Amino acid sequence: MSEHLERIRKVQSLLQPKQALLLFANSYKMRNRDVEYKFRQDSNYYYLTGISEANGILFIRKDTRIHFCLPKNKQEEIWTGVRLGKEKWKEILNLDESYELQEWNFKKLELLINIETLYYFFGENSERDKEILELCSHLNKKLRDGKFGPSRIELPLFLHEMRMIKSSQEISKLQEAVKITQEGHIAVIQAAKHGMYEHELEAILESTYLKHGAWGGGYGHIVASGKNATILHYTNNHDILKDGDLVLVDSGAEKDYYTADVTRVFPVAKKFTSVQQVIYEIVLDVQKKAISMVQKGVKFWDIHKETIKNLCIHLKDLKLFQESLDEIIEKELYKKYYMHKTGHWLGMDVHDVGTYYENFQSRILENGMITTIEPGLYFDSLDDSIPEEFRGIGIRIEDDILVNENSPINLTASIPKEILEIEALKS
Ligand SMILES: [Mn+2]
Repeated sequence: MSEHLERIRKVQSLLQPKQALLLFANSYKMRNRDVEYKFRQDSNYYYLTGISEANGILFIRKDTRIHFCLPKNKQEEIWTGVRLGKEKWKEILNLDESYELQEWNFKKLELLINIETLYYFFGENSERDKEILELCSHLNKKLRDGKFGPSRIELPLFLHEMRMIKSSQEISKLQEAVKITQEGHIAVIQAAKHGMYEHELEAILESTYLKHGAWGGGYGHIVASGKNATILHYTNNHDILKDGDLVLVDSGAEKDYYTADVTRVFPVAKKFTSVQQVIYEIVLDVQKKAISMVQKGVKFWDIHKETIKNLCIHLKDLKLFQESLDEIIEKELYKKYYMHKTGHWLGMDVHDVGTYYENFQSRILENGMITTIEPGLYFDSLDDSIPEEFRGIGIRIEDDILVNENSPINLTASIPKEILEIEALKS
């Protein structure tokens, strides 16, 4: 049985008799006149179906699997590609009922009769939301006929819970994405030189990913040279690389719906300057300590707290703070140099699904979870209160870590991050 079908069965086992899950595939989105964005299936829908065909509707009850798909249509398929058709869909997902999309309008009311709780991702598509609400209210006017419709719509967060714990197949897919990501990062470290544009490095990343069969980047490539690295989500990528500058590259390939998320920083010239080295080694030290904490049973937010503390100790050593360690942490003074969190879940989405808190307490790490670890230090280029030598330096080092008992597995360990390794790539 395919892993996707196993997941559908798992969902069915979680549903009570008067509950149903309703999940919509993505549809094509317009970029501009007659031009569509490259199609990317909805992650939850793909997680359950493994099929990247647009516009489908999946309806699951404890005892029934129903799907609505795009109809076979020679004329339209000539333009947009071959469709599976309802017979094939039925076979792949072992469906009880397989329909073409035009049937949805006739069937939808009947499907929701006597469902108490409808699991549906409310709030993602306002037209769909309106349609679902109208169906519910229409049905609930039929109470005297002995019929009722959903009185509760709940987000199917159990899907997110399932996605948080990665199977060995999912981990293998992410490892494939990492291999391709590694090729891209090494290629840009080697190619970067004085006078090139950031977007030339971006082109190398994307072409390397595509060449190796990835979908492309799992998110917008950040190629930030010099002071641009202090802009956290810099994606303009049109500046010129200059000797003496560092380049921060935050980029990951997406392969088979799993994306890596990796940040590396390297000099445009052959070597880091001594000041750059000092800051880099601080971030690297703190990052390694954070990675070692990614263990089963550890509170997710403790890693961030510890990272803040370790960074603050270094910042004090650099004489960037006169205040006590406690004061720097309590008043969040460190946010002047470190303003983001230390990590996030990773998987099908770069900022993957799953909660970070449970009952207002930090989530506890479990085997199979994957988190990024990405501390950084950023020195505003225009801030006179910062020693001049540090201004404009931005460093973040990011790896993807799998929770595995007490031995964290760094999935991206093969992408060089030691100063000597990076400089060796440039020699
Ligand atoms: Mn990240």
